[in-house]
Amino acid sequence: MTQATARAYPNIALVKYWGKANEDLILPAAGSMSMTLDDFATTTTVTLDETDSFSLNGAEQGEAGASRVIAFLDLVRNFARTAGLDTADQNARVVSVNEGPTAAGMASSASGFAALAVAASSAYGLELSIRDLSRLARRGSGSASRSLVDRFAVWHAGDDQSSYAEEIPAPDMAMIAVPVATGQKAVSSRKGMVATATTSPFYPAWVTSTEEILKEMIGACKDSDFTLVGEIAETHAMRMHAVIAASRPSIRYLSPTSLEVFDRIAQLRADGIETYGTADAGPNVFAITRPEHAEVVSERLRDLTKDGEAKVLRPGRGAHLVGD
Ligand code: 2P0
Repeated sequence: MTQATARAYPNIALVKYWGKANEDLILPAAGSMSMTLDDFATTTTVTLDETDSFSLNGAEQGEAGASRVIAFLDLVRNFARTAGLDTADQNARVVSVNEGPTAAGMASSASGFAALAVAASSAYGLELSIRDLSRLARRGSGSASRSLVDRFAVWHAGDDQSSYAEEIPAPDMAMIAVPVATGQKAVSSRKGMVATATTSPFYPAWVTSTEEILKEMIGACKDSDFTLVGEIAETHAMRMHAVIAASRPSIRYLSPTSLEVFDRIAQLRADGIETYGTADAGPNVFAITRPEHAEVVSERLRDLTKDGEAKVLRPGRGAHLVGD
């Protein structure tokens, strides 16, 4: 096959990834855990071609915009070479469409590299397991390793072989996206992680406490203890924003409106509607609740959103070839 199309969804971490042990191989300093979403998909087609090129949301990307995608294709070609495939010397055209906002904390790099890993490996003729696809996607963007997995994923810290994501059982839940801004963020995750690791005095404690809280989270998921899952998720998100804020110069991703959303979530809890919050490297917040409360939580958070829409999201499918 010389052309393949794949579809992948973003994931939202309940135990966050923030910091690398190895920059080249994108090995995380600690493990993490996430829910794969069922909306905001990326659909990517890879076609073997005369030259490498990348189109995103209908716009042809120049050298800078295409560099990470082309570096990823080089990686896939290396694997094809090792596997003795004669596709290894061919270039490729990558056409990608995001249904969610790009680079605004909606995890588009996760769905983007997960879809690219599946489509490119197939177009180049590689037959990879989900585990190896997760390892490959990791090389594009760390969090992409988790978007290979259905529903709920743990991404293991480790070496190149052992750092992949796999599915874990978890209590059924819904997430409500609360977009408060969709502009490009001020500091990319990649740069923000380096700044945190090199200048935040709390970083060592962040890494060790993340490993501990991940074990607790996996136990809570196994016990289907929604309350503990929610409490851990909100605490861990706040710890991430705290360790980031302690960088020098300070970095802040949350906006005043984000904090209002967290206050509203606390009010929902006080009203007996069990809800927790999380936010990534941007101002948008995700509320976590039991499925039966999803609509009322969406209703109660809607007025704080940018466009008056707080979408209900459910656990979704891992990255897959279209047609599978
Ligand atoms: C996460 N984030 O666990 C955390 C929480 C953002 C905040 O994973 O450098 O785009 O490509 O590995 O995967 C964003 O980081 O960074 C991220 P790279 P990535 O979802």
